[in-house]
Amino acid sequence: MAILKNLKSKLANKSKNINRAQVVDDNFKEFVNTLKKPNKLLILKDYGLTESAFIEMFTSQIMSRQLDLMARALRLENKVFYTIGSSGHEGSVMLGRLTRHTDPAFLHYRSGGFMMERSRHIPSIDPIYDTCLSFAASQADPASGGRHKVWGSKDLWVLPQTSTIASHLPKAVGTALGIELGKRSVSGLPIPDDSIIMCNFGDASSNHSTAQGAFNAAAWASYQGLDVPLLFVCEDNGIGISVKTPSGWIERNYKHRPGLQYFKADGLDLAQGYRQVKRAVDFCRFERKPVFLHLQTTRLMGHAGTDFEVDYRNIDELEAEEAKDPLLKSAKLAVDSGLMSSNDIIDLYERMNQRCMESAYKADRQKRIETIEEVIESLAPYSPVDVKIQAEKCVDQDKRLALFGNQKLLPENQPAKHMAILINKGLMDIMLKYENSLVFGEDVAQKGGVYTLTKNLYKKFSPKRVFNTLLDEQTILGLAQGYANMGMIPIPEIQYLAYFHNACDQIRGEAASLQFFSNNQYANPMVVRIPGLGYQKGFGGHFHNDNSFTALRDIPGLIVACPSRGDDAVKIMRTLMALAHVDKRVSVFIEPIALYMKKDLYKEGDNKWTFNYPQCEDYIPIGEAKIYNEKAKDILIISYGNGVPMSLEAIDIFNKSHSESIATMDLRWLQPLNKKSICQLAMKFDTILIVDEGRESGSVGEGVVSAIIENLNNPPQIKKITGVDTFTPLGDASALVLPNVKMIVENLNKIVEKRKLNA
Ligand SMILES: Cc1ncc(C[n+]2csc(CCOP(=O)(O)OP(=O)(O)O)c2C)c(N)n1
Ligand SMILES: [Mg+2]
Repeated sequence: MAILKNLKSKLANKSKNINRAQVVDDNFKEFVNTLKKPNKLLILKDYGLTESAFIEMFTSQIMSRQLDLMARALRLENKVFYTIGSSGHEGSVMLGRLTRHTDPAFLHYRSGGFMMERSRHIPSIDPIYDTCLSFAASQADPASGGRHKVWGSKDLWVLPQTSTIASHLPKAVGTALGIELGKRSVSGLPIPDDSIIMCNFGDASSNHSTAQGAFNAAAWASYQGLDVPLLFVCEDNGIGISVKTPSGWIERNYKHRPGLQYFKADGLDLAQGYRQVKRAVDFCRFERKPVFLHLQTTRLMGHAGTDFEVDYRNIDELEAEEAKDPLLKSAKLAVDSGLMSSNDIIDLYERMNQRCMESAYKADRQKRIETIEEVIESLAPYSPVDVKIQAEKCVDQDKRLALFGNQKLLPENQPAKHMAILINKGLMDIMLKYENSLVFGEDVAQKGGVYTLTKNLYKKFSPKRVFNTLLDEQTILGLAQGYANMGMIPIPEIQYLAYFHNACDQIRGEAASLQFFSNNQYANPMVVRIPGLGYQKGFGGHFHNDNSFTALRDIPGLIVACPSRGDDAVKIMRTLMALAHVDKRVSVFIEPIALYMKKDLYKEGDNKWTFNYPQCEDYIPIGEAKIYNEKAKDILIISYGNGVPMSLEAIDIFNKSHSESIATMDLRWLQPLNKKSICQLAMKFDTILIVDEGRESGSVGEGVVSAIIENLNNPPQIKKITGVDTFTPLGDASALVLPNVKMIVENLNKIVEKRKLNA
């Protein structure tokens, strides 16, 4: 009780108007004390509720409320680091009860009630303590290992979600669509066949283009007869931080939306709401169609602890919202039905308060993350030995013969080929080897992709494994996350690098962060193929020649690879697939479009940029660069992608009039950069030329320069040639803004002159 008094005095210290947590807390107790048993008892059964269901849900509501109050109090003591609460949204207990704990859920941050109730499915879980651990950023937090306050639980199929509103909706669509695919996949479905997916979000968030894209994608898929058992729950409290949602907007907008079945439920009243929620859940489960459940809620105690609502809402309005408190309604139901007396309720309320406070203090005594190693432990798991074993595994030769036709048609028995063909054959082998892999994107099926890279995959593998998506990159990457959640390894294609940027958050904020925020309990392995970069002849302009790496380079945990030749491309893809299979990693494979068809290196017809298809066990370990002319002593060129053949050509020209020996390092792996191998090679040279086709700002060259300067005692002279910080123009002008062979030769000449002067 001492703890309780402590809470009271802390809350009381704030002025009454500002501290709405105190008001909400007082209101509840005052209201409950006025409740009297009625002459005629309310029959809960009439509302589809059993007594135990009601009592449990009411208790879950109180648990959630007391967690909010605790967080507000202990934030002041720096024992809790998060105060966005669930007060006013405790009606979500109905969803916690009416969905199964094996129905994957992607949650809104106001889902305390849902979590408390869902936890009842597994009695060994103590949801109050678990939440306190997360609030306290304790390492023992079972959801994120203390990395973030998230709603998440491996056992309860709650995939952790952080803060970007609506960003979880595309993956919810993908997970829903993944149920049918997963059933047929060799890896099998990790959840029961009749599961549904749930995602909830606020009224303001429903306006976000990411949410709109997800509603559209769900309806688009359902319209074509696919099962989309997805429950969108819009928790409508009428406001987003301080901006009001126009009255009636949600209903008006979704009631008659084609392809989305609209249900409305009273989230403020368990008796009224229960059947309404049940109808929505049942419809979704049995019809396997997307549902929009409009759950009416209210927001109590402000957006977060730091939000002083009195700044933008007048007191009458605040009090009107507080009068809608769903806990008042539940308390009245408890008394009206004869299940509890007001004393029972107060007693339960105080007991839960005590439990929350004690749990929070206990959580505060647990170890927090103390080292960088602990922070990043779950960010980028890597098991080199297992990855090697996996990458080197060969597919049964009979199966390959059946796939490619006959011995002669096996790609390794074919003459040397250019990159487009080798990637295409490489993908075929990969799809054969990883029977749970999927290839999808815009135009990848019948057409075989804009550059025919996926040609014939559709014919050779079923349309269930190779398919076109709708034209929305956020959806493509959301699907990838969802399919991965359901046990598959997606290989989505983003048609051009420029169009990745418009969906970047799906990798940056979501896919790449899942292992980190779930303490590696959840993962969404995938290999994203992105054709990109410049030098395209005949198909120009910025968006088909985008050379920006910046948005990819700093995404924590993401692997970015870029081949310069076809055989490397195949071997790198094998590594990426093995990394996805073993360590569940997310990677991006940038395919330089201009190299797809390149056959010659020094002169027309020399065929020196065609390569043999690698033997089945060949792969390139992550971070391993390729070095041309390794014995060279004078100058080192460091490059990747288009820069590699350009550099080799430039060296050929240069060597006609010079005797200096030049090595070329093809990085192949752009993120993470293998700083060690770069430095080990760089230290052997006194001059380095970096040929970086990316834009000057933020491109790979920056990382190479800083790796060398920071790590070598006697760093060599470094010169960098990069793309210009501009968008790429159309036509011949595009050549002005990118490095070219002539520039490389000129720079080599300058380097040599300088070396002579210094000698
Ligand atoms: C993409 C994005 N933009 C802005 C924010 C900041 N933000 C957090 S919550 C919020 C309002 C959300 O309101 P609503 O969807 O109605 O949910 P509620 O908080 O009312 O439950 C905003 C703007 C964010 N988290 N993500
Ligand atoms: Mg809202």
